[in-house]
Amino acid sequence: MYHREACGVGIVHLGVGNFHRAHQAVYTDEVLARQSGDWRILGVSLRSENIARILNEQDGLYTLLIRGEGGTHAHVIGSIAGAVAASRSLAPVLTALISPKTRIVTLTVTEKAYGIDRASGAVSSLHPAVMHDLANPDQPAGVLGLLVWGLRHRRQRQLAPFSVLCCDNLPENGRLLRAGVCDLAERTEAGLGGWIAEHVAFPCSMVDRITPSPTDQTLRDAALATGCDDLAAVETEPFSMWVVEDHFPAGRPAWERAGALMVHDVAPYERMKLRMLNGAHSLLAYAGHVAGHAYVRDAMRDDALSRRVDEYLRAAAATLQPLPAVDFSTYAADLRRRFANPSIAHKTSQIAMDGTEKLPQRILEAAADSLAKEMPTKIFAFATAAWMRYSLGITDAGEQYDLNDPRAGEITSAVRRVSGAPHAPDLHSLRSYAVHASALSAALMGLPGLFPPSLLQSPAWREQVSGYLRV
Ligand code: CS2
Repeated sequence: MYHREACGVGIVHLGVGNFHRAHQAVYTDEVLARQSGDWRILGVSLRSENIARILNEQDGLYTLLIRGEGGTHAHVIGSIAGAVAASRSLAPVLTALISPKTRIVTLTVTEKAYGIDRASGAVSSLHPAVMHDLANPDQPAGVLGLLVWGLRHRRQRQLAPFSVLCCDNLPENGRLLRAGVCDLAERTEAGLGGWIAEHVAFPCSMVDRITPSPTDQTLRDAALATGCDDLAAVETEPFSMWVVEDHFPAGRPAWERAGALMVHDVAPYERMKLRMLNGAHSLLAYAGHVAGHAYVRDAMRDDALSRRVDEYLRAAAATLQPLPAVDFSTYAADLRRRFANPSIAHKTSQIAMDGTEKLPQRILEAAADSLAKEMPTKIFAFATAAWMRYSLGITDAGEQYDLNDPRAGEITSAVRRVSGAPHAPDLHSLRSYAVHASALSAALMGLPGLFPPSLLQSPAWREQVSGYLRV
């Protein structure tokens, strides 16, 4: 391990969860090990108080287990200097946001944490954290409120702003976050939104590393490898990719030294990853879960599903602009291997979460592009129908599960309206969904703002989706 204390803290990271610890923190660790620098990370946890406490008890150190086909390798990661749970102690978070040493604020908080309307870029006044931050700008609880607070106070103190790097799987994530932050800022203080738009960099990024939630086995293997109990251990796959728009006026770690691709335009990489990896992942998660496959690797062993994945990857690739450095069929073959990795136990239920937040950029935009170009849309209709089928909350074998989605209430009432069932559906009433396929698909397509208008206006698309629900 390098001399950690010699490296100051230069990054505040919001959302110090498993993905961050398996991705950005690892790239940063490698840079620090190679050339040092004041780029250690203060991790902020917005939801769990536990992870902040655990990381601090371990002096920020944790084990990364890389599980490949040839076995598991353990590495101790040292780039996290410490962590704070914002809901428990806001003051140190605010202090870090106005520290002149903080030059970048990075985020992995999941799609649903933002509360930004994807079409207009305006904040959603129905989003709980946005509502809270609009009413309490000096006690922010959400990501937008924290960023606005930090930038507002830096401006007042005439400190250079930090750059804001979004690392969530959202389309044009930097642009979207910039729009949301500027909107909330303007509603907080007239003129602040314009100042942020002019002075703050919001580079886009594409992040990729399959990282299942840690299990007891993760912790046991970490303890075995290091000889220490480690409650912050994470496990991940060997593959890792990070493509970052190179726009950091306040400086940045030399992430390219750890393999990140620093580019001028992230959009083509991000579209490839969202549509191919995440689209096929969601297909496997919905169809796989309903068919009784607990893990992605099991769903990949199901021949019918594995053929659907092939078809999906080909159709998604056909919607993309060529990327000079990437061959989409090699990328697709790699994805198949990654999904099938026998050492990674990635739950279909984990990926199936938050479907309404994921569907547009993963599946529906590719479907709409295919429709516009008069290319086949059937496999996108299959994936959409798989989500609808999953939304019924019951597997083919009759096991019920809860929907984990910020719009679960709306989904469940749409389903019940169609079936007339007052409670959760049972297997008997499930059969009636096939009879009500068109009504069910119409009800779910009717969730405001979810489906692109071109799909809603296409009878062929609507029929393809309900067709898959009938079988
Ligand atoms: C997954 C992603 O949970 C999900 O929705 O599709 O987290 C996926 O594993 C990552 O984007 C891979 O980089």
